[in-house]
Formats: sequence, structure tokens, C-alpha cells
Amino acid sequence: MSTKLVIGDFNKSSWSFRAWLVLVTADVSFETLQLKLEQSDTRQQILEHSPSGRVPALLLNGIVINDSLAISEYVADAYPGANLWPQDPQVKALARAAAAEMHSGFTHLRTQMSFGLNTGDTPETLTAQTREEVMRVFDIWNNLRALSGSKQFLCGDFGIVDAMFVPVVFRFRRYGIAIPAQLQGYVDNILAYAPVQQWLKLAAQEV
Ligand SMILES: N[C@@H](CCC(=O)N[C@@H](CS)C(=O)NCC(=O)O)C(=O)O
Repeated sequence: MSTKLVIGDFNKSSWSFRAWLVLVTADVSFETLQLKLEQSDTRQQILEHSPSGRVPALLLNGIVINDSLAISEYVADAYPGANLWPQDPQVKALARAAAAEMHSGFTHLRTQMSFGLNTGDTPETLTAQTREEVMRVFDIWNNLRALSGSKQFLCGDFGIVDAMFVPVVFRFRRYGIAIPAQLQGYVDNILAYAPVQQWLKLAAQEV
């Protein structure tokens, strides 16, 4: 079966980053098709592969899964050995809620603290709503680690919930957000995670 992930620029596309991390974590064999965002023909290029006009999109034989969370759920179902969700039903439910909250919420954080691995933009002063959302992220991380007892990622091994928050770690770094002491180990583990390092290397090579 041919499996192709359509993504945007390594430096710009946080949703592509998430889906790519999930596929790499599950050791899926896949090709990558990269499209440049923010060009005059970007929309047309994306529409040739993804009917939503958005990336990432996973092209399987005959179908297109055009959303990072749906791609992640597909990989979790198709590769159960990868343990992309926690086993315990309650921990799994809360991990899913956190992933869903990231996917559909945090609009202030996502708008004001844009993802951009290589931009030289001067970050703006954060609004009260954005700061509130930063605190909410810390709450989610603390709660999941307390519930799962994990000292590694949010719920043990790296999973979908971690992938959802990886770009947030880079936003925090870019905007100089102080990480609470008890969460520094988590952030360090994310930054050291081999697939994250691999993406950063690809981003550094991108013109
Ligand atoms: N809910 C979607 C959001 C995808 C999304 O907004 N992707 C951006 C790139 S990170 C995009 O395709 N933008 C279209 C464009 O730049 O023309 C998902 O989770 O995959």
C-alpha cells in the first residue's frame, strides 16, 4: 500500500509537524510530498492533493485523510503496537481531551504566538487571554503527568497527545515563556526526542 504524507514547510507548518511526528513514532513507511506555503499558487497546489485546501493530508490508496488529528487516529488504529494512546481508559480519555483541546482551541495562543522555527520576527507582548492559555497548557501537562505518573512524556511513551503539544514547546521557546520547574524535564524530553531533532534538522536545511 502506498502511503504519502503531504506537508507544508518544515519551518512553518505546525500541523504537518504533528502528523509527521505521529507517523515517524509509529515507524510507518511513508513518502513525503512537500508544498511551499504562502506562495501565490499554494492553494491550487494543495487542492491538487487535499480537498480541504489544508495540509497535512495523508494519501492512502484511493483516500485522502486531510486533518492532523484524523491522520493520528488512523495511525493509532492501523498500528496498535505503537501505543499512540495510553492503555488505561481514563488516562486515554484525558489524553484525548487534551489533544482535542489543542486541536480545536487555544486560538489566542495560536494566533499571537505564531509557529515559525526560523523567523526573525520580534514577538509581540502577550495579551491576558494568551497568558491565560499558556497557564492552561501548563495545567494540562501537570494533570496528565500526575495522573499517568509519567516522568518521560505526558502519559509515558511519546504519543499523539505529545505530538499535539510539540509545536507549543517551540512557541514557548521562541516567546521566552518560563517553564515551571516541574515541567522542565518534559520540555527537555520533547526537545531531545529523536524525531523532533530530525524535523529540526530538515527545517535548518530548508531555504
Ligand atoms: N485542522 C487542520 C489544520 C491544518 C492547517 O491549518 N494547515 C495549514 C498549514 S499549518 C494550511 O494548510 N494552510 C493553508 C495555506 O497556508 O494555504 C489539521 O489539523 O490538519
